[in-house]
Amino acid sequence: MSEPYYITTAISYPNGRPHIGHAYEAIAADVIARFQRAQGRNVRFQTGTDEHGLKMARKAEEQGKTARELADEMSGYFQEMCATLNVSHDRFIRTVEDDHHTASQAIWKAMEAKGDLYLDRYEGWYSVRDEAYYDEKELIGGESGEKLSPQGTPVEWTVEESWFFRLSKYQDALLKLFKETPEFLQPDSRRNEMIAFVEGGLRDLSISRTSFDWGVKVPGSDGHVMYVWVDALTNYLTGLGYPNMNGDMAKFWPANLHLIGKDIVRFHTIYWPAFLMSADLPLPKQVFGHGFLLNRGVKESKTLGNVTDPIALAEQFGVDNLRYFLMREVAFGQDGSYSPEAIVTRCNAELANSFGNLAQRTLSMIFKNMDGVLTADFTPSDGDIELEKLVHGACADLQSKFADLAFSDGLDAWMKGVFACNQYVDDQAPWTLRKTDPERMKAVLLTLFKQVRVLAITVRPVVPAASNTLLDQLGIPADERDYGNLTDSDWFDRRVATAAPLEKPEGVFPRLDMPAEEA
Ligand code: ME8
Repeated sequence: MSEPYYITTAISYPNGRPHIGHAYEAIAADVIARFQRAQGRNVRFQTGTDEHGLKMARKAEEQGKTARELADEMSGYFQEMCATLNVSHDRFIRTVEDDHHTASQAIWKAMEAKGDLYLDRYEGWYSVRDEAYYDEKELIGGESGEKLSPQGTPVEWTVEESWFFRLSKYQDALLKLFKETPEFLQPDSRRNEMIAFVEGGLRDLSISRTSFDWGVKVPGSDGHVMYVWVDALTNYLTGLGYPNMNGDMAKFWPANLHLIGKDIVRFHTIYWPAFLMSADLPLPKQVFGHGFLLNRGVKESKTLGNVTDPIALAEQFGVDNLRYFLMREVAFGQDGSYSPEAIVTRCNAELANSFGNLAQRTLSMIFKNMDGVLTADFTPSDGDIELEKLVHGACADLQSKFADLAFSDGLDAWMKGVFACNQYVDDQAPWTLRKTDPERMKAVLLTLFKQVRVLAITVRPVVPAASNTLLDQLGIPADERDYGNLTDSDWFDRRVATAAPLEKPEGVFPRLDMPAEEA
């Protein structure tokens, strides 16, 4: 039985179409899911849309629609984005679904049974854009003196009857969590901020609203709907069948990783663990707050008119190129910037000209000079064995970096393997050996063939479609493409025994054209 691994993304607000930040998070989570599967883990991967709350209700009203109509329409675009980007989730959850209402009401009742909920009057600041309550002392001043949330969004004074959660009760437990279990919140840089927030004193949290009804009904309390973050966070349990504690809950909870952006760390590392402790449920093993993706260094916004449609980007440059670029260009955890030029430059240099070219040269030389026929009757030289070691080492480095979510460093290590192979091609000059020493040419080409397989399998979580096409061309069976297969010493003999010659290869990483200068 393989070890379970449960990974989730944040669920997105479908109050508009997906933007590049949503694509970034979905791709990163997918790379992790595929990486874990390649290591033989039994992966459960969930993503979805967060459809309740005032932000959705107001946006729908603005557009003359019901909230449900807006949610149905927009959630479809998020699902389409996942399909386009080759995201391999097991469930796309929508918080309007029945089982999610059941799960949210169940966790509510568990917190109530613990004595952690009470009815009172809420008076304070609320940001609809962040769907967040803020203390007066957290607010900042806007350009014309108006009050803004620390994220720079407008806040409104809110007074209503509300259910409260005894967050203050969990202050010490949370501090203990941050201090004793540093891996709970990564990267490290995000932890100090949360420690300071808790040390500043936690106030009880308003967790229901009465001024609108677009949400999950509070059990036994007419007129109250849950604060959207209570139901949103519960999605991670819904997908596993909570409140049924058998089945997937038993198998996959606690989650191994909640992957989220840095702006929602407070909800995931203060509110969420407190809710879980209250409901007597184990805490997720890790919350990772990734950085923000900026468009040429600038945050995208409708006002600036610089919002990029990730589906259009994938269509323009190719899904695998976009996936590779995002994982390679940005140090995971930090903010990063993208531009069409940067995508083209990175992908051409590393995929088209380096790895793609290596694979294409190798396969077409075997096709032309050996009729595509693979043989096992050659003795590798010391140099061949050295190359093989170096490539395996580079690929092991990728695996250990990816295990720490250091994707860019992992791909950097992988590129060292690619470069070593290209250097070897140039040094060995098989095109010359063809005339001078055809036996040695065979050894060189078959050594390269083996390295291309290792490199393709290793990078498969990042560029799954291209990697699979390439492995098809190599004639590697679909069920022999995981990391465990890299240590299988018989694969080559089995491949030779199939006697299937290579077909004329087609490049899998075409060169991209630099986009025309924009006026
Ligand atoms: O926060 N770059 O939804 P959301 C990278 N519904 N990531 C970005 C980004 C950017 N420019 N902009 C946003 C919500 N994100 C809640 C989550 S989870 C129980 C509820 C990330 O649609 C953001 O940090 O505003 C979050 O992780 C995800 O996209 C969805 O953001």
